Amino acid sequence: MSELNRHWIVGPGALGRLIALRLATRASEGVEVALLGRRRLAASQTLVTPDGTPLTRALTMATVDTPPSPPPDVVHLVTKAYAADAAHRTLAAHLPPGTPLVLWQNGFDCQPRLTERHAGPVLCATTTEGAFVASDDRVVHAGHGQTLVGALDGGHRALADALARRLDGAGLPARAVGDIRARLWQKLAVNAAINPLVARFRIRNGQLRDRPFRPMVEAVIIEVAGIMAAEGVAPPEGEGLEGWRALVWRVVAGTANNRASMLQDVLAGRPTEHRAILGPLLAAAARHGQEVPRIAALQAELCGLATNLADPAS
Ligand code: KPL
Repeated sequence: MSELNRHWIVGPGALGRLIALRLATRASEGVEVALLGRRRLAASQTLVTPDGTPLTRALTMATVDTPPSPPPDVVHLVTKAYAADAAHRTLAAHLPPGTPLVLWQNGFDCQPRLTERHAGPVLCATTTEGAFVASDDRVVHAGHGQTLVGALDGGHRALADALARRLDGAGLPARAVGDIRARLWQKLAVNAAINPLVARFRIRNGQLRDRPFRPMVEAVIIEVAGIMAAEGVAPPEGEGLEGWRALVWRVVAGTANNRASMLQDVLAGRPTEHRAILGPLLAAAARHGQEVPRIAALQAELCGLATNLADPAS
């Protein structure tokens, strides 16, 4: 597997810029980064590291319909879940067949579709890195996390290893895994129990521990645990309902002061990712003949809260 040197990052949100700016710190090793969006951002971007140090780098900026040349060694699709298909469609025409694609979306919606459709190897990534955009030319890396990468069928191991090495070397701890499908479902389970409720009630994650929200979270966890059992996805630690419960409350405690991504979307008037997070749960419940009234009600409420417009690389 050749070194992954030329990276196109599609979607200049907080995570996209974090990945771009961290990779750009390895320029002396031959790493080249281009950041692609709907519009061109300021070429000089600053990353504020978790210890408060500003790192400024000049990045190649381009738009998805006029990408730079030469072609990349790897494309990272870091758009919101609802924008991934459209961004991929626009970009695919500019990519030589065989170009590896990395999908960084939340939920479990576009991943199987794009794995099928893309003319080259596809990896999925899930990360607990925390970042937010402070301004047009500034992103804050709020907290260190861990990134896992792998193909849905567990294949492309050498590519996943090379990518994990590249990210790791750039200051984003990463590891290749053979079970990324289960990892994506585990993150989806956490997101489903936290994000719709905090977005609906406009509260920080930690407030879910208080009345009247706690029983609402518990009710969602019970439905999620039932779906996961039917899908054969186990919690990362512990077993069954207790394992899912422990995971969700651990994440709530660890992110108590955060405004979850879905709440940030609602507050900013953006579409939310509810379809990519709750949609696969509802589809799985229907497949297994399960009634999930709480999740169905959240989906209906979220549909009313924000229109889920398809939007190219945001
Ligand atoms: O992933 C998250 C998000 O904000 O989207 C957390 C904070 C873990 C809650 O689901």
